[in-house]
Amino acid sequence: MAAGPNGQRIDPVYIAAKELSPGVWSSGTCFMHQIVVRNCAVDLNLNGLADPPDIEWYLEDFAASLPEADLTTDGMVNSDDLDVFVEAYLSGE
Ligand SMILES: [Ca+2]
Ligand SMILES: [Ca+2]
Repeated sequence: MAAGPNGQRIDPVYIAAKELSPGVWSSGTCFMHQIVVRNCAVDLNLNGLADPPDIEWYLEDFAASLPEADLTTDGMVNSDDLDVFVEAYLSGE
C-alpha cells in the first residue's frame, strides 16, 4: 500500500478469526481500523511539520499513559517511548 497525502485517513475493513478465550476462536469477526497517513511520524497535528504543538500533544498523551504514546509498542509507556519521540522529532522524521 502506498502512502497518500499527509493526514489522509484509510479505513481498512477485514474479517478474521479472533481468540475469544484460550484455544477458542470465532469463525469470523469483522474488524475495522483507522490508519492516518503521517509523512512525518511525530507530526501529530498533521500540519506537515514536526513543530512545538506536536511536543505538547505527545507529552499530554505520555502523561496520561495513552496507548498512542507507546512508541516502542511494548505495551508500556515509559522513558524509552519519550526517547523515541525526541529522537524522531530532532531528526524531523
Ligand atoms: Ca505538526
Ligand atoms: Ca513503550
